[in-house]
Amino acid sequence: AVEIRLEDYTPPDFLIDTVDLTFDLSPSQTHVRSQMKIHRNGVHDRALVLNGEHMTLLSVQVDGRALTENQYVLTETTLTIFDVPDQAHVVIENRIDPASNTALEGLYQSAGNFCTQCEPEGFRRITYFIDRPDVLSRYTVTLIAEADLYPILLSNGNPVAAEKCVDGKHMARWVDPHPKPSYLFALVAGNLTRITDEFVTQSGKTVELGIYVEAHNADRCDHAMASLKHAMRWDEQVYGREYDLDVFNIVAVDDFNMGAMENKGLNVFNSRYVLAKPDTATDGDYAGIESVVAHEYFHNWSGNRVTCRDWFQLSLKEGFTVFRDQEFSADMGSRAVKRIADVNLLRQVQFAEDAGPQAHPVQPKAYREINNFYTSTVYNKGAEVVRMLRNLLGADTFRQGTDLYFDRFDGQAVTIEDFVSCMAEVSDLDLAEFRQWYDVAGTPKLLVRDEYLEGQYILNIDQMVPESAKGHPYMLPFGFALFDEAGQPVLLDGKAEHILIVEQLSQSWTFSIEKNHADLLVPSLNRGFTAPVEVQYDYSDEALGVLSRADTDAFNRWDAFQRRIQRCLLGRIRMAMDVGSVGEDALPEDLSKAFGQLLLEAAQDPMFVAECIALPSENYLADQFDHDTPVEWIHHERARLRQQLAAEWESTLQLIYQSHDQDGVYRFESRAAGQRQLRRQVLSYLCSLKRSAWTQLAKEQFERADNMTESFNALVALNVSDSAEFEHVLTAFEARWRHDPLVMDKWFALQAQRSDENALARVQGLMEHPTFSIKNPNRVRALIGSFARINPLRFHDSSGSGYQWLADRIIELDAMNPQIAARMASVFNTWKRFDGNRAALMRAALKKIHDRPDCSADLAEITGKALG
Ligand code: B3K
Ligand code: ZN
Repeated sequence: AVEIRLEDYTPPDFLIDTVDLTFDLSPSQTHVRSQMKIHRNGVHDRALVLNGEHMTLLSVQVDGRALTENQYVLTETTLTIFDVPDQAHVVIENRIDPASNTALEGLYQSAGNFCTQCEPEGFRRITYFIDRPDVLSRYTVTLIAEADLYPILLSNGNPVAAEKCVDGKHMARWVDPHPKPSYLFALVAGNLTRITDEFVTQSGKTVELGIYVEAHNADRCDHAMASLKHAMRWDEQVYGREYDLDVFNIVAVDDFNMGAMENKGLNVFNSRYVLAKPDTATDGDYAGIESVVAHEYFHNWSGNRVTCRDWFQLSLKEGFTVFRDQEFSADMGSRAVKRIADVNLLRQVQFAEDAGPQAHPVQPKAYREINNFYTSTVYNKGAEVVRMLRNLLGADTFRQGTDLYFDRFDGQAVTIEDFVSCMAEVSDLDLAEFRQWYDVAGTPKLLVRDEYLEGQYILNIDQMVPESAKGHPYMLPFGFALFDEAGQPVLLDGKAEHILIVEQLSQSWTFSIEKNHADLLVPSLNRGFTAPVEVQYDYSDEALGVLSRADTDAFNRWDAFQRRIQRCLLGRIRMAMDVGSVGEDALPEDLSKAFGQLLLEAAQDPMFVAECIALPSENYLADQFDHDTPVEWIHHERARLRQQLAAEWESTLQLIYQSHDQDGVYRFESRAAGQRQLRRQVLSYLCSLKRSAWTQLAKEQFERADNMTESFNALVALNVSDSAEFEHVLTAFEARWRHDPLVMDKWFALQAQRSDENALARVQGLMEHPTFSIKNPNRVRALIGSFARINPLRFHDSSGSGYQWLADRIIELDAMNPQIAARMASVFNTWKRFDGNRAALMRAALKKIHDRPDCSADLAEITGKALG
């Protein structure tokens, strides 16, 4: 594939004002008729070039006249029509084959139903079109299908007609009054049950809400529906955004490449982000549904009403919408815990991406396959950049900025620059330097030093910027406060808390402080994680203890304790590397004490304590090494620390476990979910001691549980214990859930993560399980993805067996679904950070994948970059 560059952007040669589509649906021969009113954009004499792939052209008409073969040129990817008048009526007929579409882009089938995925470039697999986001058209869609097989016929906008046809078929017509880009087109046809509700908007309009699922899932839609209504209200209250159609529909499908899709008025969802009831879904699933339902709904304004000029602007809608959904979830549950979870994800996934071969700016400058740029950088770092704008402007001014943005650009396809200029316009800030956040890849580091001199406290911040910033500083908000040894806030210029604006490579601030502080002064830096940077400051263990005990910013309390754990673990891991064996040193006293102090707060805020005592993941620890990553020592030292903490605090942990037991019905609600999460952590600590008292306790929890969260958490804890009970419970779980693929994904994922020597053989065996199918992205992520991503000890087996096996699976996947294959291949990104033997084996796996004549563009771009 050729490289597409942002700097080469030119406006479209033609625009399409209206498009009237008629689909005669059948699995392998769907007939599509498209009537378009087009007009020339500007003064030029270029031909009309339409995108089109993987389909059969039947006929082309311009202004009522059928074209002969010398009036157009057809290639594998385009249809070029010559001598088109300035205004024309173009009619195209073509045929597609949804049944054999395994890439899940365009029109395809899932569980026998028809559905679509068009973002970013799937519409060109449905009909010939100018398939780019800056061509906005009004759509009318007519669907015709066999009435008994496909009783439900849906598309974007509002329904305007439905009738029976003569031949056992029926038809439905939908009109979307809002001009939209082709990537927001959707249709669904199938045998589905509809769950109905309604929502009255702030101006008093009633919207009909529908969730469509297979009949056997009808009892699993309540939570998605409640989440939708919460999101609709929240967007009115927080952003003043009201819904703009008579209906809003969500359809759940089992085969879906991503989480969900925000098609105008017809969101299509991966069923895992819709379906939940207490006995099948965990608290994590409930939270995921709440945030994804909200995310897609919020796109109705941030993405649909105001859309992207080109795909380099993807973060304009994704970064902003992720920020919106993060804040929504924070308002629905625990703000502090939500922030911790979001930063955890950013550090584990985005920081790693930014430090590796796929690093790219939030606004990428070039791509070969745009599907490869739906990344954590575009989404999560993009959200952090919007959050920084909010923090720089303050909430009220930021709202003025978003009002201006929605108002000024409604119905248009715009750029990130347009968004930032609205923010500059409503504030007094010069945001020219802020642009760097969008333009430069890599995570900046802030080196912080401080001094205390006779009533004055001096803070210095030096920026270490990534190479591609060419020495230019970043502009960022930096939350800051100071504490004394006793954990009391120290007022700086009379204030307990500051948001500093950092904008120079080296900057310092002087504050007057009132009291005389002879002893320890502890700065709390980047509070609430106001900027997506790495902060380096030379904290003593004691200072971290002060923050983890007393910081008034919950995020920084968590961060301080995690830093302390990480310091201990990294020290031990390095020692084990030097000595060649697992250490025997005792638990550091301060760390143990801080852990115990956190446990004391369990009753007050169970969810927060659960987050604090969760150990950093093996992957996150591995990311701290830039060569010879010691996978074995990371695994063993992490397990040893867990055991030491468990042994030291065994009776307290037991008490906490018991006192947070709940009776009564399951509810997804912050405190109850926090208690369950705390019990999960506590039980995992206890089970790490490998004592039968605790494994029995876990087994009892499994047997007694009336909800999936408690049931699955017992499995997780038993997995740590590698006890006999584990096998028993796994079998019981399978017997109960083998007919429920979404639940079985948990079972697949858990086994793929088991760290014993049989891991790979077990995963290979599970690929033969009747519930597994390599064609389904959820199954692939659960089994293959979990092994490759969350089982570093066995995936990185020094024999290379894990690498070779995965390379073969990726090649197998590439023939069916290049997007999924490309995503899976990114686990090889880190090859340079391993010892010579592993690095060579990983590189060989990459080469095997890459050096095939039929390697897809998606996969070739990723593996090409990884190989360097
Ligand atoms: N906008 C879609 C992503 C579609 C990705 C296609 N590869 C989901 C979302 O971010 O809301
Ligand atoms: Zn999105």
